[in-house]
Amino acid sequence: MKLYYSKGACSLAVRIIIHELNLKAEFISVDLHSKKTEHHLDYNQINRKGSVAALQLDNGEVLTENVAIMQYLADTNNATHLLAPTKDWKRYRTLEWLNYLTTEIHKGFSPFFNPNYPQEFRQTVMLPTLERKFQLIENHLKNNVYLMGENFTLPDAYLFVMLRWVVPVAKISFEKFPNLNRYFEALKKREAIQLSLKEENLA
Ligand SMILES: N[C@@H](CCC(=O)N[C@@H](CS)C(=O)NCC(=O)O)C(=O)O
Repeated sequence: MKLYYSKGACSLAVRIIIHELNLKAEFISVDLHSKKTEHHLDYNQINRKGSVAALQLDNGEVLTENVAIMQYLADTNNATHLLAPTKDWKRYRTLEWLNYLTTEIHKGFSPFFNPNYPQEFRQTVMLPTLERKFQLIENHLKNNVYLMGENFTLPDAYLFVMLRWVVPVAKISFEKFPNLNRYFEALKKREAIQLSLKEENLA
């Protein structure tokens, strides 16, 4: 299989899960501005959405959307430690986190990546909204090591990627979020995360 990624982008979460599962994959970098792959192919022809991540299976199928790809990888590798099986209540709690991260947190960062948003709108509207959402996670992590309690699961990989954006992209200080900071620092020590960061030259 092939993972189409961009350095430090949300596709890093899928790379982390690939390494958590010790899977073999080819990693193909995409320039999100020109929409060209590192092999000079038109990425829009591979993924009509033009965004990363995209996972191309050996049968040619291309799966997009981070949360769908992560679920696919966990389910097809019987990784019930990363995502509980269907009908298990914990699965739906994990999916609840994944959905919150992708719709509320990930997309909450979009205006900070897009230079067309007015700076004042970012500061007065988007920043307080994002901080309020991080506060919810901060409170949750007061009594939980990971999002799902004692064990690392799929949404932790996703949240890790977005925590990398907190200071440089949104210019939010971790001072207000000591639990998130502790969680972020602990995740950086995880083997699959260290390997993923090294591979994207982010270490
Ligand atoms: N809904 C998609 C969004 C993915 C997304 O926003 N990817 C960003 C990088 S973090 C991207 O490729 N942006 C460039 C673009 O969409 O043209 C998902 O959750 O996977």
